[in-house]
Amino acid sequence: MRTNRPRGLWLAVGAVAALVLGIATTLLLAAGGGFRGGGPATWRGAGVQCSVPALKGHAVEVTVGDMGPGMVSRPNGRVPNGGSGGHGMGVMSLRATPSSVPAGVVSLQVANEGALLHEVVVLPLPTGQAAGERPAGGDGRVEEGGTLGEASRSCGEGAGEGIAPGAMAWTTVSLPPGRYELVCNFPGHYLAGMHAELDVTR
Ligand SMILES: [Cu+2]
Repeated sequence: MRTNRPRGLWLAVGAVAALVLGIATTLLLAAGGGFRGGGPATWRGAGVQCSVPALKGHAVEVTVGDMGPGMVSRPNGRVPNGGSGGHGMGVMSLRATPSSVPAGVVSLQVANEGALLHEVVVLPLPTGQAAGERPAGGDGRVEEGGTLGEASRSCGEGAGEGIAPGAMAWTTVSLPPGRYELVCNFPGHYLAGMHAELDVTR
């Protein structure tokens, strides 16, 4: 369609403004950790199908989830203070079955049943500390020092950019006897409940 009238021009200007606003919003979400590394195209991979290969060692099935697409983090990545259920991230979950395995080779198989990107990082659990007690920094994340492994690649093994909704991820690690904590370290997710203890027995 051709038009030289001012009205057509203003419509075009409006369309460009809306586009810019949309991009800005997307960038804000990205900065806030709504997704890490990946672009909007990988933010929601609903219906992703993964075929998980045969994994070695003792199997631990991990399920991660959230309350739905409304549970995105704030643009500044912080979780507002408040009582349980009163913070911006809502309730998220990370469950591991079984919660105890013999020492040796252990394979984690993670299923993301939520609407957001998630991950599972294996951290040693210090004596006297329970799962969920790690202090989170201002960015809503916990220290990952001493990590023993990570499953954060959609339909893949090891570290990646996050597990897309509906996708699976896996990793095989060698764990000595001890107490471990499985955490999701996307900003605010640990504080929203994404942690579980995994005990490794002799
Ligand atoms: Cu998470």
